[in-house]
Amino acid sequence: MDCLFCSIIKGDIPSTKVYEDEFCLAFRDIAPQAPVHILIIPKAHIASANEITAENSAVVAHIFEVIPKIAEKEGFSSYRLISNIGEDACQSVKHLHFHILAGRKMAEQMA
Ligand code: DGP
Repeated sequence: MDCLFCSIIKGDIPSTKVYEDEFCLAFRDIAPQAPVHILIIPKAHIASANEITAENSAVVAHIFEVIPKIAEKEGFSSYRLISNIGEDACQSVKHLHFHILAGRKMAEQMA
């Protein structure tokens, strides 16, 4: 399967890692949209949040436990979490990812 984020997990494409464990990887977005812009992804390939099921949802719970640890390590406590799903939401990489945006006051409007 040709998946950019699977290649990043394998190390075939370099990334600036922020956090890694057996189940997930967090790394800095290549085109940051805020002073802090981190992506956190499951190591198992899940195409988007629309493909989360009872069988694979444990990794999502894990990711949501890891995010506050990243926030603490990176020194922020207020942030925005975004996951784009499908074409209308402009999902460009078809591997589930959560954008962690921090470091400035966000716009009130989200879309
Ligand atoms: P989305 O549009 O929600 O699918 O977000 C995909 C994000 O992935 C986008 O913000 C840019 C980022 N991105 C794309 N290619 C790379 C890459 O090769 N390395 C890193 N670190 N980020 C990438």
